[in-house]
Amino acid sequence: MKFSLCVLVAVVAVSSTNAFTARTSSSRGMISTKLHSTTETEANPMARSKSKQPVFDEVCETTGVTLTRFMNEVAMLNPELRELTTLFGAIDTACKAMTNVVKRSQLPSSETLGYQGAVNIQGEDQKKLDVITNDILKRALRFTGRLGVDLIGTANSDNQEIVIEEGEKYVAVFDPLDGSSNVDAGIPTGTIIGIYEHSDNCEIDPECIGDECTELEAQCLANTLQPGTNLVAAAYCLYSSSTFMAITLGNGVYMFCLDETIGEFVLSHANVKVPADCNIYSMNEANFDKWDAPLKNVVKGWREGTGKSGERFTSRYIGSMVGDVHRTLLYGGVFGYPGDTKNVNGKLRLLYEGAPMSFIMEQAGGISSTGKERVMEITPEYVHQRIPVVMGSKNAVQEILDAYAAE
Ligand code: FDP
Repeated sequence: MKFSLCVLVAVVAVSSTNAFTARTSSSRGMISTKLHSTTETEANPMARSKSKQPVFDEVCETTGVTLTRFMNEVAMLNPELRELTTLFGAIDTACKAMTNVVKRSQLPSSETLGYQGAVNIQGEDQKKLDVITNDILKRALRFTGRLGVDLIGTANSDNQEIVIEEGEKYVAVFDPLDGSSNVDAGIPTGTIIGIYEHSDNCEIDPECIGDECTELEAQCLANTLQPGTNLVAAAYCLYSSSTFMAITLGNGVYMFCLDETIGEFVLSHANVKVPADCNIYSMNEANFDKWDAPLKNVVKGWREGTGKSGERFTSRYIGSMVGDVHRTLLYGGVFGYPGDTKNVNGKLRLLYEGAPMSFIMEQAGGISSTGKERVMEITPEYVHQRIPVVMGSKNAVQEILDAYAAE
C-alpha cells in the first residue's frame, strides 16, 4: 500500500497476509507541510523499501492531517482500497456520535443512562448505551453499502444479528462499547472494529454452532469466521480524556485524536511503535491464584524485580480493554486477560476483541498470544468464542511465551 502524506513517502514492505502489496510512491506533495532537507527517500524512494520502515516522521510534519485526508490519500494512491476507505468515513462519523452519547450519558436528563433491563445472550447486563452504540455503528456501516455481511459482535447487546447488504465485499465485526461496565463511573470505554474481505452474501444466525447450522449457514459462517491473519483493517476508538482512533490497514498503526473544536480526527501519532521493553503489567490480579503456573511465575518475577529485565514492574489495570491496550501501545507494557482455572479461555472474545486488537498490537511491533499460540492465527469456531490473551511489549511478552514453552 502506498501512503503519500506530505511528500511521499511510506514505502513499506508488508510482512503478513493482512497487508496489501507494497509499492513505491512518488512525491505528490498533497499536503503542504515543511519539507526537511533532501533525504534518501527523495533521492531514491526504493532505498526506503529495503528498510521496511515508514518514514513519515523523518520526512515531513504531519500536523493537521485529518482522518478524512489520510483516507483520501490512501484511496487516491491505492484505488483498490477505495471501498475500504469509505468504511472509515462511516467509522469516523460513528465514533464522533458515540463520543457524544458516552459523554452525555451521565447527565441526569440523559435518556441513555442506566440499564436496558435485559440480559444478553451471554448472561451479561445490557446497558442502554450498549444498544445505542450498537445501532449507531451498525447503521453507519450499513449505509456505506460496502458490506457483504455485517456481523454484529457486541458482547453486551442482545442485538446480535447478521445484516445482509447486497453484492459488496467486506464484513465488519465489532464490539461497539467495550468496557461498558465502567461507563457509569466515567471510566474510559472504547469501540473495537475488525474488517475482513468477504465474497458471499448470505444470511446466518450468529448463535448457530456445528450441527445446529444449516448447510448454507455453515458455509457462510465459515467464510465469516476468519482468523485475524485475514483482517484487512482494524481500528479502535477510545472514549477518555480525549477521543482517540487508532487504525491499521496492515501497514503500521496511525492514531488520530478528536479535535472537538473542528469536529475532526487529527493525526496525533504516526506509525506507532510499542516500546520493546517495559515495566508495566495490566491484568485483573484478583484472578492471580487461578492463573497457569508459568504466568504466575513470570508476574511474580516482575513484581519482585527478579524477571528477565531485572526491573521491578508496576501495575496499571483499568479493566477496559481499549484503554489498557492504548496505554500499552504508547507507554509499553503487557496487557492480558489470561485463562484461569474457572474460565480456561479467559474473558475476551476472539473475533471482535482479541483478533482486531492483536492486529493493531502486531502492526505496532508488539506480540499478541494466548501464551501458547499467536492469537491472529486462530480461526474462530463460533461468533462469541473466548480466548486467553497476553499482548504488548515484545521482550516482556516473550518472557511469558518462553515460560509456557519451558513448562
Ligand atoms: P466489560 O466487561 O466491561 O465490557 O471483555 C470486556 C471487558 O470489559 C474488557 O474491556 C475488559 O478488559 C474486561 O472485560 C474486564 O474484565 P474484568 O472486570 O473481569 O477485569
